[in-house]
Amino acid sequence: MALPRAAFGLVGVLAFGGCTGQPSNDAADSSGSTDSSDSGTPAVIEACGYTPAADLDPAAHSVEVDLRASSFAWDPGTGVPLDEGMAFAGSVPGPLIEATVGDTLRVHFYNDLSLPLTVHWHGLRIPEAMDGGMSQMMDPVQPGDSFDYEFVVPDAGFYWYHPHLDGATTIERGLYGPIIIHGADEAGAEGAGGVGTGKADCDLPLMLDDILLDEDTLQVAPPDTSMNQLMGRLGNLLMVNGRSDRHVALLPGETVLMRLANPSNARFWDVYVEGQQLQVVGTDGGWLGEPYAAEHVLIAPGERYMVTFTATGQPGDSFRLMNRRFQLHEEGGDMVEYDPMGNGENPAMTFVLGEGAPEATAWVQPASSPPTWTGPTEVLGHHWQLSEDMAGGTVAIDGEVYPNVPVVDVMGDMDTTFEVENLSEMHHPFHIHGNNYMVVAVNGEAPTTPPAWKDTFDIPPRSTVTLVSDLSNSGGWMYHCHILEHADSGMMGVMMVE
Ligand SMILES: [Cu+2]
Repeated sequence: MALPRAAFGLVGVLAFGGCTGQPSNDAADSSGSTDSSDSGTPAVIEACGYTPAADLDPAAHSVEVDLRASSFAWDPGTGVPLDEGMAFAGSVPGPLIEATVGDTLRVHFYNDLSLPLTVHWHGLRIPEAMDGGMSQMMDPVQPGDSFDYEFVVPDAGFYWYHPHLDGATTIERGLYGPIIIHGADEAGAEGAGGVGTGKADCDLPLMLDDILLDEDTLQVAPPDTSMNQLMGRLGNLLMVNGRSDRHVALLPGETVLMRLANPSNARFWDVYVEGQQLQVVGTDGGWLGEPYAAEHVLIAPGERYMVTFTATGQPGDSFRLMNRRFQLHEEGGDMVEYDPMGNGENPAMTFVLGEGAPEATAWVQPASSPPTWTGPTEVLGHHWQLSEDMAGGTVAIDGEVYPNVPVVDVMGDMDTTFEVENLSEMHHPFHIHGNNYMVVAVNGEAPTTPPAWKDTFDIPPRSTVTLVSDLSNSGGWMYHCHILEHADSGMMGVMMVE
């Protein structure tokens, strides 16, 4: 069963200021702290916005950040710190890394945990040696060691970082963080000329996670059973930015840019905001050419969506970000799925309207370069088959389990089609490192949403999804199911782009 969310009274914790564009106290319970525990501070109404990690390099076009992975007993909102919690820089999510397209990002990573780690920069098209994937997985950062990641950030949008080893354990326990990359002409960019492009009254990164806690101890539930490995692990507590009880202040009429990412092990989030009209303005690979209205947004593990809304209501009103149940297994199949959150809808966080007027900011969609393909290309790079063996309790790609999945060899710098066929009765979000792609068909039908760059996309049960990529980034790239139990179980392979 779902765990109760912390009781919360709306006492006058915060003088409503709405968004000022100034750094806020988002994740204030833990940001920047190097304490070894989190005292379970009561929820407060947070200002809307974010505080980026300190940039250690004063030079322009260069961002330098320290990132230390360690044990950290964080409170997911139950009031009980997690003895086996983990965090980057003593914060869940880890510190928000902010840069502008073309900047050089240097991250000094230290591994203070007792297991080998790599850091993967999910969605960023960077050199393979810095990706935390194929080559580094063979030579990971050992306990007590460090590694300097350095790369130029190529694309505006919302990304995230996480370990690429033992993800079902390490990400579940708190090792993930957000990345915002601004376009050069966008609000927030270094040296931006005040164009207003991409500027909302409030820019709000929200990492939508769940965690499975023991109902008695409220500690992380014991290690996965084989059933979890096969079906994916659904949690019994929903968290936004690492807490189940977040309240964020807004003003009536304020335009909010929600940058949504799903770091959950297996849960698909299907979200809406009560009484608010959502507008989807960006996806995994950046801003959309054509934003579109949506009543709710489905976000598979690993995916991101950038979504705006303009708050309607009166001072004192509150409305919640809700999650609708999404079933991972097809109806009527062999597997009966149990979701500890139940079969209905659950609140994940609350917006509270204060008094005052927002900055008069009209949302101006930032420049983008959406892909132009309308269908498959002549070149077929590969046809993948995803499968599950219920009896054997295994998940596979092309009939094999990593590292035995045959390597896919393709030519780089060539528009290439890939087909991903899901033979199983379960959804599998398919993530490819290093190169973005566009979904051009699902079971032969063109998508109804506008062209968009993706790096993670749900492959529905017994369906075939057709992707096109320009393969502009050469290297050895991991691809895998982003249900973390599946990735850890070997639903993963390597694509060599020559
Ligand atoms: Cu999967």
